[in-house]
Amino acid sequence: MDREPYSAKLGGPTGIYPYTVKVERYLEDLREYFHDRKLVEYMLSRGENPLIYVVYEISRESEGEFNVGCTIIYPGKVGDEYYFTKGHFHLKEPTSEVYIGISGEGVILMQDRSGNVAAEEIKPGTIVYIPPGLAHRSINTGKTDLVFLAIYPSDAGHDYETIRRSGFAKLVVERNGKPTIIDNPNYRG
Ligand code: PAN
Ligand code: ZN
Repeated sequence: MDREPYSAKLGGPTGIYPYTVKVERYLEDLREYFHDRKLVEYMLSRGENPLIYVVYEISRESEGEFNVGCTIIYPGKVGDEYYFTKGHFHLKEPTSEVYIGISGEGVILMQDRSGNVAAEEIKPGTIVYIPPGLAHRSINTGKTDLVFLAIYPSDAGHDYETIRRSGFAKLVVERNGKPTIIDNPNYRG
């Protein structure tokens, strides 16, 4: 119920407990997102449909409240591209968000409507502030689960469509064994 105080615990297999909403994203949910779409279709045709990430969230609905969510991105790559979240703008433009790294290592890309991208590390103990108006995607560049908390206004809403169509202007790929940020040749901004 909204406007009821609560306390929850950090840690355990779901990152936070208890939670009210669980979202799972498999490879087939991200088939339009990875840059090597041919490889994605090939994997799916062979019945390979790995779980890429899960979000456990304590969701509220009213203006003035916060949602608190824990995202777990599994380690892995599609070709040379590390597993990532879909990424989105908030529907309600003037809303910001805070990410707090819990475990693992990764990167967050933040992109404005003109395709300018900023990148920050997400590691245990890192606090990342996402100002209003920037789309955001997180990427697991490590060998273990990337776990982070997200806290954002409950009425922010998620616009996935814009990023689904345009992509991010940058990709995070493995080059010579290391995570590297490169230009996305297929960016349609
Ligand atoms: C996060 C994200 C979460 C999953 O809680 O929703 O990391 O990423 P996608 O929503 O892009 O699939 C957040 O930014 N909430 O606003
Ligand atoms: Zn968000």
